[in-house]
Amino acid sequence: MTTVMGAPSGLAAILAQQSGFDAVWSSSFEVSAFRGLPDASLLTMTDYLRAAVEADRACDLPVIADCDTGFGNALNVAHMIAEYEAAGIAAVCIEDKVFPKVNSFSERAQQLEDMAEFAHRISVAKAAQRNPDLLVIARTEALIAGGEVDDALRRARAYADAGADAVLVHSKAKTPDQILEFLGRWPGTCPVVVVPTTYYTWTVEEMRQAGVAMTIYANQGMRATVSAVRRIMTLIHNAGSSATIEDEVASVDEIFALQRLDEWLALSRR
Ligand code: SPV
Ligand code: MG
Repeated sequence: MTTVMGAPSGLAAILAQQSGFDAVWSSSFEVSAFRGLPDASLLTMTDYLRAAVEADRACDLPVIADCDTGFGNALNVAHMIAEYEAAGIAAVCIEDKVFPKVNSFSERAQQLEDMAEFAHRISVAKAAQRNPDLLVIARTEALIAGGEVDDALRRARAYADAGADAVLVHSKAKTPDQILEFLGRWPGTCPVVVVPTTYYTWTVEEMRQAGVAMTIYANQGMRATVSAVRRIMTLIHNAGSSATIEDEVASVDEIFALQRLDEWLALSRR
């Protein structure tokens, strides 16, 4: 079982590695939020690639890049593969929604891409890759769009048949029931990836037993950052001093260690 943590920055990727995760998810939700923008196809492929590369350079873990819908049609997907592959990113994930997309948890209607068109994009992605190790993950939003498990299975099968190395079946249900049904009926053509954001009581061990190959904690780091930063900023502002919070925030030396400042400074020693 591969456990993956969302990391929108190099620093977050370092923390994900130190926490013991196997890989990093360069999340469109997190990357856009840290730019102060909604996850609504506003940033470009270049913006997302830059964030994925930043995470990749900062840690030793493989990076799985959330590439939204593939940034356009099959041509854009081929271009995307060339760019991510050249940058040394380990895996890309594209989802079967229409561009421009909006985050899966938004109440706005989620419009699915035509299944055959998306399967074609997966086959284009696989044909475009030059590095045989690059993984292409096909994500179905069938359940997010209000579909049944049958719909998710039909789409996942089509994407696996088109050459996807893994399928991600996303759900915003409060329980893993739909995902469990999916897993029970999945023919095992390729590994299954899940994102347990809303069905968060499901443990990694339970997922493993149910046949999940990879789980992505896509946005908890960002949500922790928002809660902690907001609380500390408010305390400082209200107290007119940072005295009360000094003991609970990371020291400057801890930050230096995360930045490997000593190793960098050693480079200037002749
Ligand atoms: C992301 O982290 O950007 C994802 C997962 O795509 S979700 O936000 O759940 O759609
Ligand atoms: Mg995303």
